[in-house]
Amino acid sequence: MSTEQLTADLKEQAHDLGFDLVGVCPAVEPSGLSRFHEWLRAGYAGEMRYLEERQEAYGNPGSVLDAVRSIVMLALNYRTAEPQSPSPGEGRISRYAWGESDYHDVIHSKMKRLVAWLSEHAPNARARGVIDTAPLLEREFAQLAGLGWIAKNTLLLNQTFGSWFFLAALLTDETLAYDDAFETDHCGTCRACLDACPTDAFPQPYVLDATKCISYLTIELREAIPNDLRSGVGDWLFGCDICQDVCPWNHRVPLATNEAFEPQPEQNPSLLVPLFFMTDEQFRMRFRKTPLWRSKRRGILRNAAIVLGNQRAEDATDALRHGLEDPEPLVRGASAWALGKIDNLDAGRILAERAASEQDQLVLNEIRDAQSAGEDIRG
Ligand code: B12
Ligand code: SF4
Ligand code: SF4
Repeated sequence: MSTEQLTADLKEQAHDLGFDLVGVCPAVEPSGLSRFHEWLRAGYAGEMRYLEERQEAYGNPGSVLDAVRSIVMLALNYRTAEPQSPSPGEGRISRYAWGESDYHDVIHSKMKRLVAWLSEHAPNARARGVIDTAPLLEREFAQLAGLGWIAKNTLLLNQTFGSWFFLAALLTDETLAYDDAFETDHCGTCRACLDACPTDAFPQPYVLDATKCISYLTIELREAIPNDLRSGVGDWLFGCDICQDVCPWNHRVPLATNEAFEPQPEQNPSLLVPLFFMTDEQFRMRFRKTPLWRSKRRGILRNAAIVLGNQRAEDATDALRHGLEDPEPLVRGASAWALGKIDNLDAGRILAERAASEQDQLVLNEIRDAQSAGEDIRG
């Protein structure tokens, strides 16, 4: 079979498996590599040390698959329903995590079938499907494969699908026919995403300081969310979609056909108070298969407390009292902060009681800050 025919058939197969966009590029050193190194040097990766530790590997796709020649870039649309505004006591979850399954599982099973198809039609070819975790700048290769442009909010944008899609890559040592790179930028003079970001996470267009991004703060960060960024987290329990929600290219995206991404009850948005009363096992059962599991129980409860504090949710005083007794200092610290924001008589009493028995110095500091924040509010 000719290279052109094999590529065309492979693309058709990918579409049949449900991928919305498919493009192919050569497995070269990505052109944004030096910018990536600059980005790391600026400290924008925060605690995501895996990016820095593998920075050499990012320059060479051969570190992901030996003797790789071609990369098939795949995109899967996840735009389902519209986001519902949370009522007090509820938190927002970013769209990509509304479904019943983790997108990694959904995409890996499709890529496995694509690899099997390639092995059948090009028996000498070796191939490997990756998503997120390999040292590969997926947006750079997607642009090179013609899927869209890297936009001012740093996401890959496509004129039909906006940015509501996941990216994945299938690497192979087979030679394939390459698409033209996507050379134009359709952001124009727009800067809606840059202006809308509540934590000011873009030091300049096309550059994200991840350490300020709500997505990083609520998903990747294992420690306490820095005090000066907590109010910016607003209602977000997990991830953030603001710089996508405001993007004009995202307003007319066709609906996704994959049922795995349909919003589950309680995911768009999510009630927060019950989370504080769930056992470990109930937590595991509810979140284990969803992307939220990455934050683990301690991260989710930390985020829930921050949202309740931002909402000054008086009805949540009892849940936060429970949070203040949690075995995880991270949850106790965030609950103390939230009680300081609520600042009713109950909250003040609960904080004072806990201060008397708290052993962890960081949590004690949070409690003292919360108590003095309350005094400031009362004057
Ligand atoms: C680490 C990571 C994060 C980090 C850092 C995000 C980031 N922008 O890098 C955090 C946790 C913050 C994050 C957040 C999100 N992520 Co994320 N993330 C990743 C991951 C695993 C690695 C990305 C990476 O290597 N970043 C490091 C540097 C290189 O990225 P960068 O800041 O964009 O740096 C570039 C620019 O600064 C640019 N640059 C610098 N100067 C200049 C100047 C000009 C003129 C230009 C053009 C460019 C430019 O060059 C650098 C190199 O490309 C990828 C998957 C993958 N393997 O690629 C998913 C990925 C990028 N994330 C994704 C998603 C969906 C999200 C969220 C929307 C999730 C959410 N709803 O909460 C948010 C969006 C936030 C945002 N505005 O980017 C999708 C994006 C899909 C798409 N359409 O683009 C990906 C591809 C995952 C996937 N497989 O689908 N993510
Ligand atoms: S995801 Fe949210 S916090 Fe992160 S850059 Fe976009 S708007 Fe800002
Ligand atoms: S909001 Fe405007 S500037 Fe930002 S990514 Fe969309 S088109 Fe580009």
